[in-house]
Amino acid sequence: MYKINLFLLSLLSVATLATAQFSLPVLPYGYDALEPSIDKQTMEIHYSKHHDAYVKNLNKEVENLPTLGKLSIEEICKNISKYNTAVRNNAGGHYNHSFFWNTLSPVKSEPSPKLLAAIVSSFGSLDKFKEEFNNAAKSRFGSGWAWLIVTEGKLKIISTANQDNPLMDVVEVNGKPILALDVWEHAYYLKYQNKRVDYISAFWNIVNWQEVSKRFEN
Ligand code: MN3
Repeated sequence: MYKINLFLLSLLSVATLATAQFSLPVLPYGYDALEPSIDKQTMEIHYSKHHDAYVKNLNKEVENLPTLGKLSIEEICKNISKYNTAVRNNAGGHYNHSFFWNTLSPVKSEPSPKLLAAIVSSFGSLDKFKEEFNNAAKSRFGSGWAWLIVTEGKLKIISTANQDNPLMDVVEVNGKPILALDVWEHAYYLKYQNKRVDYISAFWNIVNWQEVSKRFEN
């Protein structure tokens, strides 16, 4: 009986995988790992409710438009002007959050010498860079993201509204993202309330510079 149930269960998961093209990636650390910079409850809701909803809603769009399911999330973003608003919001939401979780880490790290040199040459110093990035994150009105991207071989700071990202063919400046900060209220409100600035400064304690450097060098 137990064996048969296991067999049925595995058939069921194969069937689910076949229809659900996109899935919630594994969070690379525990919900409480980024405390006190980001609190456990915020992480849990952000990942298991918000990100999960983007994935589920994107999969609903795949049901309506099966060709979407044959593309990678990056390919969809790069051609986002071809799709409806639901695809734009949910593909963006899925890509951005998957990217964001890997941008963070409880383990302290530093930018690689190569990345640091590029930051110094583009912004003057690491502190100057952080200041400019903070301004982009602070001044994004309403919901959106701040990004560090590589565009035409250079580092650039941009911000996007809603769940748009630098891969999308609808944003002003396209490029390869290497660092991102979610400045939607759902990312910080439980702990920081209206103090977005405090959340932005705490972000620097948990940046996974090792991952950001790897993205830059690839
Ligand atoms: Mn978010």
